[in-house]
Amino acid sequence: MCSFCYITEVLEDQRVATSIKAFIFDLDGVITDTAEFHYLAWKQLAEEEGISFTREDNEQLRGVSRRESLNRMLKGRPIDDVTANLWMERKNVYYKEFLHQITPDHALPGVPHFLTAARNAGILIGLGSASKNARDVLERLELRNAFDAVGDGYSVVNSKPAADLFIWVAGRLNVTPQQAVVFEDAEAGVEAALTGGFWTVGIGSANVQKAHLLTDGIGSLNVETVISRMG
Ligand code: B16
Ligand code: MG
Repeated sequence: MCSFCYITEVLEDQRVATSIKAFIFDLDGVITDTAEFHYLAWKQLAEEEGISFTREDNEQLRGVSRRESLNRMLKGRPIDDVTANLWMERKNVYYKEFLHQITPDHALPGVPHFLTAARNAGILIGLGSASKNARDVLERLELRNAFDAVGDGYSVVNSKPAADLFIWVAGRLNVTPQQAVVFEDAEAGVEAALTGGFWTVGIGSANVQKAHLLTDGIGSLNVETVISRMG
């Protein structure tokens, strides 16, 4: 083979290797907005236990695991593991009651269209949510079939801001982090994606500024634009 042909082939291989093949979405704050239900459920538990808990406090719980959420709600109060598990179970019972309200109309604006457009463009679709209720929420939104792989609160031990969950989902989709774009609304999630070497779209709040691309919501994005900005 001539050396020029070889170099061309290598360059083409690299282009293929780094082109975008998958989109991985966070759930709460990206696909739908369950933050309000998490807030109401934690607030109910907090009130029963005589702990003050505001909407502002709830913002600190975005994207982090149930256990880390409890720690942040407690703001340094000590708790033993048995009580912590009982309290998390109670919060989850309250939260699951709220989930009954979710219908397909609760998908955030533009989400079903964006997922369809991505799939039509040949992009694989994954979910990377810290929630142990993620599958239930997807079913209620009637979006389960839009996803080729679902990573949730049961998939890995180390939750966001560790990169483990997004790497696990990328593995299920058989793509490398460099071939995938993560869509996240939480600081912990953006940190997880960047640590894992993923292209990252930050959604909504001021805490996602480190992402490669910022937007106010999936509805403001175009699949081709995301691919061209990230590849
Ligand atoms: P669960 P995400 C996260 O979902 C929520 O943002 C966070 O507030 C919650 O504590 C976490 O899921 C765990 O949820 O109690 O249902 O297991 O943003 O990663 O989709
Ligand atoms: Mg989120």
